[in-house]
Amino acid sequence: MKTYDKSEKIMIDRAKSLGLELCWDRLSAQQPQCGFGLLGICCRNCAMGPCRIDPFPEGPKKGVCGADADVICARNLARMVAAGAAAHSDHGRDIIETVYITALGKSLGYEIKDEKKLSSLAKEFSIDETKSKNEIAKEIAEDILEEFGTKKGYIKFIDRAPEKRKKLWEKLGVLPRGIDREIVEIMHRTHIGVDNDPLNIISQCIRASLSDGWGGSMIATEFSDVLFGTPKPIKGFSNLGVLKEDMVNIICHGHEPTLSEMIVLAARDKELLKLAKDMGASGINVCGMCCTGNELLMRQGVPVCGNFLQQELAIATGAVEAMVVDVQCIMPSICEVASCFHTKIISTSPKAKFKGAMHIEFHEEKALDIAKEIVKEAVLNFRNRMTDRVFIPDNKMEYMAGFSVESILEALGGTLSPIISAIKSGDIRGVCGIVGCNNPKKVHDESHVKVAKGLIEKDVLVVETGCAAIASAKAGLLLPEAKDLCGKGLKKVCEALSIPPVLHMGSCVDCSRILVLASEVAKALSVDISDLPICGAAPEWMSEKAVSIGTYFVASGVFTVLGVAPPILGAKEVVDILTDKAKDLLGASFYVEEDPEKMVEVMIAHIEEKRKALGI
Ligand code: SF4
Ligand code: MSK
Repeated sequence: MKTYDKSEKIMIDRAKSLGLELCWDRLSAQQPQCGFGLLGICCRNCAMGPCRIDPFPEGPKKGVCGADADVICARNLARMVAAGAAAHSDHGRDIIETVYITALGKSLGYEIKDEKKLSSLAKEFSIDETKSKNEIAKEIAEDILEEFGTKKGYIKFIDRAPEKRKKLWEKLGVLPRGIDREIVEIMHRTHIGVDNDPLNIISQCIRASLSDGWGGSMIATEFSDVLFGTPKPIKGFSNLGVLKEDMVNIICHGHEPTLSEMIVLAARDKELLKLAKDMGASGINVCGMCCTGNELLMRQGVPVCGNFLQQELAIATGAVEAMVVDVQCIMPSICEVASCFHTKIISTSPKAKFKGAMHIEFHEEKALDIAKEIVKEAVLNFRNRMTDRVFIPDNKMEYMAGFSVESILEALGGTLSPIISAIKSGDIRGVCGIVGCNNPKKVHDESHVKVAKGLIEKDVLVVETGCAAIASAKAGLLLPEAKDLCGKGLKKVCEALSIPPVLHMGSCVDCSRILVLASEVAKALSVDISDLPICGAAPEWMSEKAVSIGTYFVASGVFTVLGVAPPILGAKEVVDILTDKAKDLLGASFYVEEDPEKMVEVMIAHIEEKRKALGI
């Protein structure tokens, strides 16, 4: 079985009948996958290699330089964390640069939308709040750009963590000094002949991941809110069925809202709407995919047509005039699938070009004009649609999203007390953050949905981001009506607050919202994050960004269960560090469990243990 969603199975079968190659086909062509790679014990960090460690008794136990399995594995893991943290943080840098040029009046189409958030950030950064919004934005942007290579002691948002946690990081020597610095230091340490102590390498993983969660990602989240508005509960629709047969369909796929927000704006342009009519379409339908989809649905209620494993299938509907992509999680294969239809793949970032795609480079200074040019390309392409090849599954599902920390507080009447009382009384046993991607090694969305359902049934409130949240949207778990799937206690809370039991908190970078929420709850209870009855889960993860997220969750004190084994199992010491030793050092650890039902059991046991320790 490839997918949990019946309507998606129809799409996979259809793609097969059209002779299209999908990621599942390529996964099976890769079998058997390299055992050394799966275990994390191969190295090509220098030209004396590549080297590999034989997990069986007879083969080599050291690389040419003498590095053993643990050193090789820790270095490989560190490079994954570096790549993940870099991806999130570079996204954060793009956002803050857009804030900066907007404050200078040099961008086209952007404005500071959330002045309230801007002034609360000004307070945090000790900037005079009485200045004009553009002056404040300029000063903050300058300060934040400093965070990437800061000359101060550590990055600013670290101060949002509970005092106990901050002290622990200080004691362990993992306070992130600057976002770029920590990532660069990983690349330095993992060069041949530098850091050869697995624990020391992993402590740098922790520091770099913290510079992502409490740095780059948090910057991306906070300043996307400043630019585009802080999300509030909003309703919309999800799954491939949101594509419209009679309209020009544009899918925004990737991660950064700077482009997609402008596409949404451009698609409302009267002249382009008239052009769409002239082409025979009844309008322009902009949909989101992956985390760009999450950004758009959180703020605009724009329909989200799918998560990571649906990008090829969306094109296979034959109804997509343009898939507009920026960065991250965009399969190069989409160009090949698109070549079987009329779909144009339009790449926009100088950082991410695709063989076979049309490239219209996006620059914030001329954002709206460029967005209009892109939308026009899509509109003109409507006349090329091969109507006999169009098939849109009838599977759209309503959702409620938009749960920023601010909107959760608003739903609770301005204070966390109702949630804390519910946790204390046991109506809510605990909270779990389910995050991360899809992975064709798992049945698409099955683990996401089963884990979320299993937890709410046991009165655990679920908060989600990324592709996990889209999986829940499609399964109907983001609706207040999903309360009927909950245990008695959580059902009562959902009814009283009119909220779904699974709260959509945004895109991958918005995992930082989960950190802020956990931190606020810990502060309210005067404990550390690791004392709370909370946990994290990445049931179907695949990306290096997910490795960074998992690492900063654990480093922040959140017990985290992975549904896909990371490539570390060939290195005993590394496994020990991330499971047992992490518990002693950080009060939290990783756990790997591939079976979704067992994942739920493990998390419930953890939550109950924490409740007991808190005496609640
Ligand atoms: Fe081999 Fe060491 Fe070079 Fe890695 S760094 S390829 S283990 S010699
Ligand atoms: S898009 S990182 S597949 S969550 Fe953020 Fe989804 Fe994972 Fe990409």
